[in-house]
Amino acid sequence: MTQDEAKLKAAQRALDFVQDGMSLGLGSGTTSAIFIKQLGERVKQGLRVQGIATSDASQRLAESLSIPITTFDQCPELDIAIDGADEVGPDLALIKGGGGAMLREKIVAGAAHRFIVIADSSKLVDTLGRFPLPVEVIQMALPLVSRKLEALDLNPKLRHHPDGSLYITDEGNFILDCACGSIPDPAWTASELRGIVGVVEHGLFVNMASLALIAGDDGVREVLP
Ligand code: ABF
Repeated sequence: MTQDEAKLKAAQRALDFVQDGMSLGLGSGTTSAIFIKQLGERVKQGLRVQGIATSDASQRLAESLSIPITTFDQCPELDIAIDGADEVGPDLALIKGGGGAMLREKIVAGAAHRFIVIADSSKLVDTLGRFPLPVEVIQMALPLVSRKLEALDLNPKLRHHPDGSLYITDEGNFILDCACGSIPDPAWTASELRGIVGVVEHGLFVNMASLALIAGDDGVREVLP
């Protein structure tokens, strides 16, 4: 099975958890985009749902498919958030944010009664950290946060677009990608990062996911924390 086929399988399995009338968190990234497209097909067939997107890109995609979009003002609680991940570790600790949307992704995941991760099996790891950990930073605090992350041996690197321009998140912040190598205690690292003034959010999602749908050659596995 190719990675794209696996992503489709995971996205299709996630649809089984969507019921008529639900309010959904709509994730970002390639697997979530596949899910949103599949959801759009169901909406065309009459499924009644509404969604809050985790990125401007996902919102545009959902709107293009006539998936009703709502806000936390109108809908402060979501039934299910469906989103991808860059790494899925033990206890469903995640690294997210490779696509730069982890702030809104964490807000949406935190507002959902159930947060379901959809991923291909390449995302499963024994220890988090091979994927660079994204840290979202207020622009004026960049030098201060960089020094603090370097002191923690997290090897921060300011994210740029391929053309060399600075990457700015949907909320107008910078991203420092930290080449940690290994994060043996995600909860400890998460609390250290939260304690740094100027850090808006980071890509460690600890104790948030209630289920991961992991697709591979042996089908779609349901992985619990
Ligand atoms: C999103 O999914 C991001 O957090 C993450 O960067 C991305 C990666 O997954 P995919 O392989 O589906 O693009 O939720």
